[in-house]
Amino acid sequence: MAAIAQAQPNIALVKYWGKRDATLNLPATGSLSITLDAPWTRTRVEFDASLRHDELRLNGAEDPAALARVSACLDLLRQRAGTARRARIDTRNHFPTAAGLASSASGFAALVVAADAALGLGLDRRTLSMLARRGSGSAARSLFGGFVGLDAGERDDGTDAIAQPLLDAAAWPLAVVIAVTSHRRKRVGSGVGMERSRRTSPFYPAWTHSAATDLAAARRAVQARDFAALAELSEHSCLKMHAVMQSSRPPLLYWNGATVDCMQRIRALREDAGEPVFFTVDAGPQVKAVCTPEAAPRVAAALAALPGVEQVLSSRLGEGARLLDDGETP
Ligand code: 2P0
Repeated sequence: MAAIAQAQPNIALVKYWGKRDATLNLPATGSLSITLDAPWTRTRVEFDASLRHDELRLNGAEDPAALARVSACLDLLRQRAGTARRARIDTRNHFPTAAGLASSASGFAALVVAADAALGLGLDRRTLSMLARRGSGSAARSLFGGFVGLDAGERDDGTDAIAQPLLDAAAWPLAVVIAVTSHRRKRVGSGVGMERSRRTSPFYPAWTHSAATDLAAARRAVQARDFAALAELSEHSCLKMHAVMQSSRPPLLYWNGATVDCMQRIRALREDAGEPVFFTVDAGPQVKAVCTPEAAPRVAAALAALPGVEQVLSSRLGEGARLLDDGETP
């Protein structure tokens, strides 16, 4: 009763920020993302009748802080399998954890794929995506590769809050250059931050009301492979989300000085040098530059040259979460 799965993070171009139901973890806004091909999370799940509790190791060390969320997500799969068996979970992140690189997205996507196989459930991708969403909203999107849409839905049971693949990675091969400006764990996690924004930001109603229009326009830009339109929409959605974050009380200011310098540099590369590149920033200080593969080395060099940029990672678009062979250990 063991299996290993791999998933990669995804980067939202139209952002998810806010929940319409915290228990089922239903998003208040739809989102659109690209799944990366690196960095990756690999997770081995083994159900074992001799265990009294779930055991979680993250990068080789026990992680009691994350255990409750992981156990709650596994409970959903255990219910379907009609078992109470506890699991040993060994997960490895090949990138900085909890620094705004969406490790929870790849983490929960890999977890549900491995647990599904270990329990012999054989659930379909949509169901796995829904189960991953219960663990972490953005994880629903990492079940699929390339360009992915996640609707907010309207139904109370969340059956219409489903992620769908929009376009394969190979159909529009883009690259993502990630400028890491801090390796520190963020002080306020996404779930807590979203709830704070919902309760206190005067911009929150405008944010949720405008999300469906942004999502529809971004879907059209993806279908048309219209880079300029996607660039404009993505930067707009990103800055609008950060306006909501920054106008929350107390404020959520995820940026540092280097974050702003990277955004300015990326704008200059596009507007002055004509490079096909745009930025997006999540609930952390890292900056993701989305560009053509041809422009990626120049974008990476420009960002690496900025003071305060500690590391630059490059990725192409990749596939959704998948099972690995036994030989490919985590
Ligand atoms: C996103 N973020 O769309 C947005 C943009 C962060 C900023 O999804 O509470 O870890 O687990 O559902 O998925 C990060 O939030 O939040 C996120 P939960 P999650 O990528």
